[in-house]
Amino acid sequence: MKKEILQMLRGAGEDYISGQVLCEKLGVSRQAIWKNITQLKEAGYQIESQPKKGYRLVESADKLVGADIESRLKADCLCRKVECLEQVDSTNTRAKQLAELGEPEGTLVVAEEQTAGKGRRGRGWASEPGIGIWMSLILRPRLKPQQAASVTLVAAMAVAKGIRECCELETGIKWPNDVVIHGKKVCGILTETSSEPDYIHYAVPGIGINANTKSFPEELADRATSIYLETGRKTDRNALIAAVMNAFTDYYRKYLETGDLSLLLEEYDQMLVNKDQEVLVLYGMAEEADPEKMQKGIARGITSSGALLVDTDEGMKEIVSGEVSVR
Ligand code: BT5
Repeated sequence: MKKEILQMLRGAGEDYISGQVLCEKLGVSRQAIWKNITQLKEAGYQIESQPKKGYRLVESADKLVGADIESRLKADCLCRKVECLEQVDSTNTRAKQLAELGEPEGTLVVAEEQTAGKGRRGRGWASEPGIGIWMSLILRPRLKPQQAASVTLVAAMAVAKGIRECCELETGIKWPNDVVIHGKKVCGILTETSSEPDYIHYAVPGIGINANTKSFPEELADRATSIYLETGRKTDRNALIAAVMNAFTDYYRKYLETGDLSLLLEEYDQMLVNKDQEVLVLYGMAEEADPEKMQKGIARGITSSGALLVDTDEGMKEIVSGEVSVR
């Protein structure tokens, strides 16, 4: 019921909404409304109550709240349910456990803190409590496993659009899995899948967004940024999560329509910061890359299967996501 109460309070804007109206619309007693409002206040929402006028939402909580996220999802959103945790090792690990137990597509796991946040290939992901968005979505696409790598690219588009809509901030995509601002990483994506040779059990895109981070440890400071550092404003994390999920829904449906990125190519290329820029393709792990094997080229965009097209001395090459890093 908190989801509906929040929707109605937000819909009223600066105005009060009477307890009577809330009761009638939701078909519950005044007692039930009062109880839920009290719980929302305890969770950190500032809700004003005036005897004759009713209730008014003054400020949302600076906390991840499942009902708040759900209250902002559009009716046809792919995300149907939110599991909100205070602390977890990794939201990806938790989402994969749920998927193994049969949880349907559309469940989102979010956490205030990850104690063992994962990057790609065994790298770590800094996930301090209370300031970021660490979340993983369960998907069950009816696609071939080799098509699943594009889920990361679809998620990156959704993050870029969500940040633009919610925070009025332009970001770019650094192929394949980073969203960047002025060359610094504001978001990283790790998609994990479980599949048979020609069937996907599930895919879990894990998305980490530095929302309200005020400073980074020294080793990250020159390559990481946050929405707060770029705008000077605090982001409502529940609103941003919902904006990303709403955007993801549209992009993901287009991707499923054809099983590839052909309907998204143009928009992706507009978001791609590497486009027409020189890139160094590093075969293997970026940290251990053999300089002999680095290849210079100009990135031209992506193919419908999500590969990066790089114009090199040896002609146009298709670099496959997951096999290489681009610096
Ligand atoms: C990624 O890996 O960028 C994927 C990150 C995915 C994180 C999400 S959070 C929710 C879900 N649950 C998880 O456990 N993971 C996902 P990669 O491209 O390998 O980048 C990792 C590198 O980014 C690290 O080696 C650091 O250099 C840097 N890094 C670590 N934490 C960062 C942060 N908070 N912001 C920016 N860069 C970071």
